[in-house]
Amino acid sequence: MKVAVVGATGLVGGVMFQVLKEHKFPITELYPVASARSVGKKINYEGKDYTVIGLEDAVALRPDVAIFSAGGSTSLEWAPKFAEVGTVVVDNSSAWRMDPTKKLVVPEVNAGELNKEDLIIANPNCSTIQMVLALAPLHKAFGIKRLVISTYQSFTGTGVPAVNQYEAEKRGEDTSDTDRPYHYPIFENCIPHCDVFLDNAYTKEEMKLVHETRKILGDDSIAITATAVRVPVHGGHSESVNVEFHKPFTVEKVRELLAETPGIIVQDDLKNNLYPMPLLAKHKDEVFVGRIRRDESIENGLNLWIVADNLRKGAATNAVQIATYLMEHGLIGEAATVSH
Ligand code: A2P
Ligand code: 11C
Repeated sequence: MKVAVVGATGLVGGVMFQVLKEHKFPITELYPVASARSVGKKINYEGKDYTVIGLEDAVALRPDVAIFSAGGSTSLEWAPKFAEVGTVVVDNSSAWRMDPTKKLVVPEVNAGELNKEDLIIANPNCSTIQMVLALAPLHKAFGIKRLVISTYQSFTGTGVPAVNQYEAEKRGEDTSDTDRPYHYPIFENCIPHCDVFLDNAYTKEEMKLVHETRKILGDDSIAITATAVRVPVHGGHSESVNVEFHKPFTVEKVRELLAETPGIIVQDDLKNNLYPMPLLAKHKDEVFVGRIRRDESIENGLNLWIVADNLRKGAATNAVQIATYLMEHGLIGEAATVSH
């Protein structure tokens, strides 16, 4: 496969190379792509140096697949240009997610919807991916009526500038006069503000959880409310998810359904103090679920604690899994070229 990684110099880009390598994605040609300021830099992949190129050159090379992690405006402008030359784009930004003509894919849940017409495929938001993976089998079994979500999100979700802000504050530096991504210090702090505020007083991140979850589960009737909080954690996003089902359930059945879902590891052994944490999830592809217990305040209520490495299953791993699905189903590469 001829693979372009757009946003190759970014935080997700770096993890993307790592995941492509670990998953043994069959790369015949690799094109690292970034902004003009990075063109000419070298990226080492599997012992070989690759030169970073610009977007225009990358389009001209007509890769089989282009995996974008370079922000929404880059995706909006450039994904259609790749699609025009027959390249399938897997896009990590929020640019196309809610476009009704684009699929929003968590492979274990809905990759089956993909077909050869899909030239721009959206990767959901990190906090949505890990939650939906756990909720999909439960929705199928018991029907989700309402979700109340609280997130504890790693600063790595904001990219390199946030890591720099955290590291500087950890060294004791005052970042207030710098061009820092967060309005407040993130070190020793929790900031109830992920992405921008919208007119309804929620943040964009909170509304992504509402809209993207409904789209992926294919059910607009689910009532969803969320609070997203940035925490001084490097390893991953954590979520407390309160679920109200339409149907009665047993905790044992929930545990069983989660344990048999590909991509999920149940970590729920109270006697041994085992529960998911970012420290345990870091560098892992799986989504970890624990603290599985009945919400005793309502009839069909359940509480879950869900943790995943946001740069892995929340971004790079999910994108590579989509690309792998496309390859295995003849939707990219030579098999697909004729039909595109
Ligand atoms: P560059 O390093 O050249 O700025 P992060 O979110 O971790 O900071 O990473 C963002 C990634 O997106 C980087 O690889 C960055 O490249 C890339 N990027 C940002 N803006 C553009 C653009 N206009 N065109 C191409 N790549 C871009
Ligand atoms: C965060 N979810 O942790 C974000 C990062 O919509 O893809 C990615 C933003 C997005 O803040």
